Amino acid sequence: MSTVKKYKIGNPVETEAVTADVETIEGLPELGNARVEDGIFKMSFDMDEDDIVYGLGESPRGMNKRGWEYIQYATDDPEQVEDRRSLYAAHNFIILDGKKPVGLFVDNPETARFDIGYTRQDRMEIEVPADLNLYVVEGDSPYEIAKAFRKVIGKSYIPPKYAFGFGQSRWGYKSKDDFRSVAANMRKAGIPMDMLYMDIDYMQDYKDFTLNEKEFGKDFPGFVQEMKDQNIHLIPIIDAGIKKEAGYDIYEEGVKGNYLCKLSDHRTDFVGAVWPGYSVFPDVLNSRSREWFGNKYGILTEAGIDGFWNDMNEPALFYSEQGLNGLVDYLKDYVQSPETHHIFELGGQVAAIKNSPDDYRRFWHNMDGRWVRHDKVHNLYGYYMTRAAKEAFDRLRPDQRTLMFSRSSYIGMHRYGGLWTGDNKAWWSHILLLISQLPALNMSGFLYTGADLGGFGADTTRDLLARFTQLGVFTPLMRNHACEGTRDQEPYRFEKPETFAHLTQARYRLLHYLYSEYMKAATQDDLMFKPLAFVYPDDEFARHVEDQLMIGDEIMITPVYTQNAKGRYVYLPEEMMLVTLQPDGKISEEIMEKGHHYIEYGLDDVRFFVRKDRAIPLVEAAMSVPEIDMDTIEMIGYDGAAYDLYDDDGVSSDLEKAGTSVRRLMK
Ligand code: MIG
Repeated sequence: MSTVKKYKIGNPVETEAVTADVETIEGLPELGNARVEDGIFKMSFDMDEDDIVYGLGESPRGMNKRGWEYIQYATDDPEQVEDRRSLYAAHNFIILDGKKPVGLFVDNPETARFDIGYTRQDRMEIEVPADLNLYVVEGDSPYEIAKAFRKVIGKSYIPPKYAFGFGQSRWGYKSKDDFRSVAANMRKAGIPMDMLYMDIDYMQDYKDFTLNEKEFGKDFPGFVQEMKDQNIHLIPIIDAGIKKEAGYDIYEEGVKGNYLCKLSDHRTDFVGAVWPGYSVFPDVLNSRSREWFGNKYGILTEAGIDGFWNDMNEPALFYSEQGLNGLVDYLKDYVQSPETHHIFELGGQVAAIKNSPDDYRRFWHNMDGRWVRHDKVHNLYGYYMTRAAKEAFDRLRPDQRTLMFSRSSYIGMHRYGGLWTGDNKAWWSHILLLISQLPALNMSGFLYTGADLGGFGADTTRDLLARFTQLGVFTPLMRNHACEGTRDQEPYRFEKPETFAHLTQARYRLLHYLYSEYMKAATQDDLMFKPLAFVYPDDEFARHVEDQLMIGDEIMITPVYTQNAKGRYVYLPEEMMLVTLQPDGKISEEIMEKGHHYIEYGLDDVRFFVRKDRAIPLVEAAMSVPEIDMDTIEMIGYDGAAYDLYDDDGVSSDLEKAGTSVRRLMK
C-alpha cells in the first residue's frame, strides 16, 4: 500500500506537475525535521550506511545519488563533468530507501538543492525557497513508491512507433544533398534508419519556422515526401528564441499579440541573444501565448513534418544587451586601470554574461493574469514550451502521434514529450552516466529518453561509438548526434561499418519487445528501466549494483563502458540466460548461475540476459520500422515461458483506435 500526501507551504506556483487530486495539508509535514528558516524550506534526514537515495532524473553522477550535492536548476552547460551540480533538466523527485522508505517531490520551479551526503556523509538535506507543494510518498519499497508517484503525475507521453527506430543527426547538415547522402550511405551500409534530424542550419538565419531559402525554399513538402518514400522522417529542431527582426512575421506577430516575455514594466519585450542574434522569447507560461507559439509548428506539419526536437529552452541566453553593456564597462575599466584587477578575473567576467542569473531576473511571465519574475519559475520554461507544441499537435493532427522531445524539462513535461540528455561528450564516462540516468528519468515519468550516441561534443572513436550504440540499442530514443566541428560520426564513416549495421539491426530485431515494454510502462505508470535493487530488494549485492539495468520484467543489460575492455564483470541475482546476437545472424544462449561472472563482450555483439523462466520475442531485422515483418517472430529465452506482446498501429494517438492488441507468445 502506498500513500501520497501534499503539503502546501507558503504560496507556491501551480506547476501542474501533478495531475491527480491529492489530499492537501496546509503547512509542514512531520518528517525530516521540516522547517522554514529565512524564507527557505529545509528538511534533513539521517542516513544509515546502506541507505540508498534514488531519483533526481537527469542529474549527474551515479544511480545512488549519495555523495554529492545537486542543484535542480535548468542549465545550458555542455561540460558535463563530474563536479557539475546542474544539468539541462530539473527533476525534483527522490526516494530515500532507509528504515522506512519515502519519496519526496519538491514542487518548486525556482531551484532546489539536494545535499545528499555532501556536507555530511550520513545526512541528506533539502533546501528550497519556502513556497512549494511538497509531495510525500510512502510505500513498502522504493519501487512501489516510484510507481505511486507516477500514478499522480499523469500518463507518460507516447511517441509514434517509427521513433523507436534509429535516427542520425549532426549539427552541420545544411542541404538536401547532405541529407540525401547520409540516407544513401546508411542504406548502402545496411544500417537501418527511420529518422534524419535537421539541426539549426535548415532555418533561414536561425529563424524558427522558416526554411533556408536557398537550400529548402523550393518544394520542401516534396523533399519531406522524398525522404518518407524511403521511410525516413525529417525531424527539425525548434529553438526557444525568436529572432528580433523587422519584417519577420513570427516576431511581428509576437510583438503585436503581446505573446512575449516582458521586462519588469510588463510592457517592453525582453531581448536576449541566442543563435539568431538578438531574440525575444514566447511567454509559454501564458496559455494564450502557448496557443500562438504552438500553432506555428503547424507551418512545418503542413509540409508533412511529424516530429520535432525543442532546444535552447532552459532558456539558454548567450547574453542580454544589459549584460553586454555591463561587460563593456568592466573591460573599459580593466584597460584603464589594470592594476585594480586580477588577470584571472577576466575570463570569468566574460563567461558570466552567458546564462546569467541577472538576466533571468530581468524578464517576466504573465501566468494567465499573475505576473511572475522568470527566476521564480525558471525550471518550467522547457516544460511549457514542449507543452505548447504538444497541445498544438492535439489540435493540428489530433488523430496522429507526433514525435516530440526536449532538452530542458521539469516533471509534468513527461506528459507532453520525451527528452534527450543534451550535450554529452565522446567520453567513456558518459556511457555510465546514461546508465544511471535512465531509471531515474523513468521514476520522474520520462520514458522516451536517450543520449547522443557517440557523444555530442569532442571527437568520438569507433570503439566508443560501438559501445555507446550497444547501450543505445535498448534506449527508446536511439540517436547518433554530434556537434559542429567534431570528427564525422555517422556509423558508416568508420572502418568495418558492418559492425554498426549489425548493432543497429539488433535494435530492430528487439524493437517490438522494446515497444511493448514501453507501452506497458506508459499505460500502467511503470518503469521500463529499473535498478537491480527494485527487482531484487533483498539481495544486498544487487542493491548496490550501479552499472547494470533491468528492462521490463524480462531482461537485464550489462553495457561495457571502459576503453579497450574485452568484457566485464557482471552480477546475476538469480540464474539467467546470456543471449548473444552475433554478427553472423546466429543467436547463442547460455544459462549462467546466480553470482559473479566475467563475460566477454566484443564490439560486434549485442549481449543481454533473459531472466529465469522468461522469454522475449525477436523479429527479423529490417531497414526501417514499417518494413519489419511481424510474421518472423521467434521467441528466445526459457522453454515454456510466456510473453505478452503489446502492439498497435504505432500512429493513432487514441489507443482505442490504434488496433491495440496483447498477444500471448510461448517459447
Ligand atoms: O548552442 O542547434 O543541445 O543538440 O546540435 C548549441 C545546435 C545549440 C544545442 C543542442 C545540440 C544542437 C545545438 N544546440
